[in-house]
Amino acid sequence: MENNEINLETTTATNKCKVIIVGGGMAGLSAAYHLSKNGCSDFKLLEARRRIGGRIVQIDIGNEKVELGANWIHGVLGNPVYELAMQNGLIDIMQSPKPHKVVAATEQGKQVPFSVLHEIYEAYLCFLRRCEEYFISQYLPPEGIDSVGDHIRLEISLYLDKIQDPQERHLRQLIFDCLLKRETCISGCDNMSEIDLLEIGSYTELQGGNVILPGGYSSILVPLTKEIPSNNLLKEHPVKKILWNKNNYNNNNAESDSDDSDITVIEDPPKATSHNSSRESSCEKEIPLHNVEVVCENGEKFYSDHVICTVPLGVLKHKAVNLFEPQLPDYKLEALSKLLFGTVDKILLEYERPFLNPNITEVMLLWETEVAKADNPGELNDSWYKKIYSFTKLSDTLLLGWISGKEAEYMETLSNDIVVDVCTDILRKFLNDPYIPKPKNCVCTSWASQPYTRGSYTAIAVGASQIDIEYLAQPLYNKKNQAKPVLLFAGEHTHSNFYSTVHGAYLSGRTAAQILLSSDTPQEIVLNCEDTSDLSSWIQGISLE
Ligand code: 6YU
Repeated sequence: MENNEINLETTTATNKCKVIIVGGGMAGLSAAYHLSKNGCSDFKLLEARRRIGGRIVQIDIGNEKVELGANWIHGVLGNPVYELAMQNGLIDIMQSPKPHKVVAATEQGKQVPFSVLHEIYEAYLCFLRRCEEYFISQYLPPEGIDSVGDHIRLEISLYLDKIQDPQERHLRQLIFDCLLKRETCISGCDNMSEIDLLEIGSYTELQGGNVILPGGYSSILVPLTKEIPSNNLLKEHPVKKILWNKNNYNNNNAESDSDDSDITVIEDPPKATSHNSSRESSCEKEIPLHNVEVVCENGEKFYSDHVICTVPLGVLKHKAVNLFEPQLPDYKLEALSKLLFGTVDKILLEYERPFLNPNITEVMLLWETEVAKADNPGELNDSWYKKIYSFTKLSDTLLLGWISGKEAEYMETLSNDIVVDVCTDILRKFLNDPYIPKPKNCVCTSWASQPYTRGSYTAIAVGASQIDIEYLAQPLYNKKNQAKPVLLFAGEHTHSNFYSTVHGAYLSGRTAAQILLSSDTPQEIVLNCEDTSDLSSWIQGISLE
């Protein structure tokens, strides 16, 4: 041990620990929560921003609490975030869902009969389900069709061919176009032609629909953070470098014939199991090795034996090459570049007084089909707003518009005054009402420009696969026969079925904590994660392959 111990003279007790968690979004907080709940408090969580929560963030607009990132718990059965919310009284079980009344309007201000909207929506859902089935079926798609967008467009054209009346056909085409734009906001991409057809079904939808917490999604952060010792949470600590082979690891368990000067990245480490941790965890018992040095932007250094990196895929895409020393293995770098981290933004408009018909909750915008897609950012000037597919009413005086892809990124460069004028023109045109007032306040998210996110969420691009997500999740060892990995990864981008979601992030953080909490020698242990029966561990074990 002696030769390999780091020089601790320059360190203080506060910057040495067993585990460093980089990033305080849902994945990082979940890792910290599960370490804490299982008796391991020897960790530090380093968060770049002045706040925790990452892509879960709430602001006040007027009297409303508004979520700028995640807002729905996707699914109930087996969703650990739903379970956590239930245990902590965050769900109002008496609340019945508000009736949702959607209208679809054309640029000429004409509203589409609901029966037509319903017919096209049903057909669209059917086309989407057929795309999802490729993942589990043996069937091959038609030749040359490799994206969800291409497949759905093929089905749309076959469907529309059967409609004789050109106007009826055109109207239906506009509804399909709108639904495809909506899909880019669900998948997190610019265009559905970017999404791999054979892989879209890898995303697992949990039953139970979308649940909204009365206090907003951000209320879920409270039960997590209250379990984490506040001294362990260090905000405004952007991490610049993760040196994960700092101390040439050498202990008595190491292979006697190994060359310690070499970095051995074991590419196929043993899989973590979900039943191998204990309250008196081995996280507390291990001999300190300090394999890891984490350097913050301000020069502060932290030392640990293990590091859990939860920075988003967008940040990894930009920074991975400089963030890690030694460099990540090629298979991880390749996976990083193949996967997609698209942009989805929200436009929030606050009004002095209500103006929308009280029965309407959403206006779908049926833009005329574009002739050519603008690739040149300069050309987006005249067309960016056509990507806004709808405005939803959050309250009588608050509207929410959704926008994705290049157009969202372009919008992030504009002033609020421009966005306000454009949105007012849109609403006046589609609702055929020149007296619609201007909003008194406008808030636009800027997820692509945020240096600590650089996009919105993960999707599987054409040519990538679920395996790339598994590659990103793979923990790294720096020595053969090492009991536990040195560098672990968590975050929504590392969950092979629930990528892009908060529950995916939560489970990935929990898995990372479980790996470190696990005993070096396998034994029968009851995992202390949640206080109730944990359906999610069971669901997590289901493979769709
Ligand atoms: C969900 C939903 N939802 C809308 C919008 C967005 C997202 N999601 P984090 O980024 O949170 O944390 C990382 C931390 O690291 C962060 O705090 C950073 O500051 C920090 N960091 C970065 N660099 C650092 C450094 N150098 N040093 C130190 N710290 C550093 N999910 O379940 N329900 O309604 C939505 C939505 C606009 C932007 C969402 C939703 C996604 C979640 O928000 C997201 O996955 C998690 O919060 C991520 O947590 P994390 O910890 O991994 O990262 C078919 C098909 C396709 C599949 N798609 C279907 C599902 C669609 C998803 N739905 C989205 C819809 C909305 C509205």
